[in-house]
Amino acid sequence: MDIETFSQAITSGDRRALSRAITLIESSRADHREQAVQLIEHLKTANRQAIRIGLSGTPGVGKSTFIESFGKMLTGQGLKVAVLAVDPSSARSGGSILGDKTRMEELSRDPNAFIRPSPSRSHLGGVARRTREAVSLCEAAGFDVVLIETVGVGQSETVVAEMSDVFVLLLAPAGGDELQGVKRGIMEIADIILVNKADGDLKPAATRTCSDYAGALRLLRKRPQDPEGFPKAMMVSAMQQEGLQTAWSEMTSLIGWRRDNGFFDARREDQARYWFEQEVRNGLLAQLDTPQARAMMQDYASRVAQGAITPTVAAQDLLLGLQEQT
Ligand SMILES: Nc1nc2c(ncn2[C@@H]2O[C@H](COP(=O)(O)OP(=O)(O)O)[C@@H](O)[C@H]2O)c(=O)[nH]1
Ligand SMILES: [Mg+2]
Repeated sequence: MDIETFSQAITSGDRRALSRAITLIESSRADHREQAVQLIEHLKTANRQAIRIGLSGTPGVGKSTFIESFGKMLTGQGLKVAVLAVDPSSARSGGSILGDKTRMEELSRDPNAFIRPSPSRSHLGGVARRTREAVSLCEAAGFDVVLIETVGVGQSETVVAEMSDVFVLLLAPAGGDELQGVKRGIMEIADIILVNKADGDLKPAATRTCSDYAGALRLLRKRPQDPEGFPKAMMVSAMQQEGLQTAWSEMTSLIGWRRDNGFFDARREDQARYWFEQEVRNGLLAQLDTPQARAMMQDYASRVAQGAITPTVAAQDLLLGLQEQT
């Protein structure tokens, strides 16, 4: 299929075309990459914008259950919802979403939802690019909301925060009064903290956890991109489907405020800049990862070790040599 027809199929909402397009962007084959880049360029003209929501939380807090309930609520309101995942550990688990698709049974059958599991055997840089590109494909396909899920492993929260308009941290009620080992850096990027499982026996613990985090959030430096009262902590029950509408209202009101005050576009512009720089960095690193480059590295390294050449000069020579090759 030529790019023109392919793009039209995607923008007209053909889900199989969208799936195929995502498979194309996931491929590392050079010819596929070339087509993928063309396709994304082509789809830019669709100029559609979804609300991008990043969702992070350690395994077991209820991400899948939340996505199922929240996603169904949104599709029930006539919105089209896409779910993507960034899971650097998925090589083993087979993808966080696919792993527990049973928890998203209804959403995965919903004609207004699109769920795509995380690709396996990829390093974080590759997963990031693939997800970022998948987000733009979903936007071109006319989705209103794109949920990007991640388990909090390593840098994956940062990756997700750098591609979302709102970053939501999902927590479970804590036993004691300790903050759940949530790293300060994650608190700082969270726009909304949702304490899940605020139901049944867990309700009192959820209430305590929620006020602990509300307190912790108040201690953080005020960010210019936040209206009064944000970032905020609130309670939900994904299982009982409670608090979800309020959570959604908070997300949309935050986005509305940011749009009105220029922070929405500014954030997307910063993100575009960030990803451009990442791509350049990754591209340079990839140049070191060819057989010739590795051979050159080894050669210089042993001469440096023998004292035949200084590290500084060796590095300069090697970089010049690489430049000449390209
Ligand atoms: N009580 C209660 N349990 C929940 C809720 N949401 C999820 N769970 C349970 O928590 C466990 C982990 O949920 P899951 O969605 O798989 O978490 P994930 O690993 O973050 O995707 C499951 O046993 C769920 O049934 C909730 O709102 N209330
Ligand atoms: Mg899950």
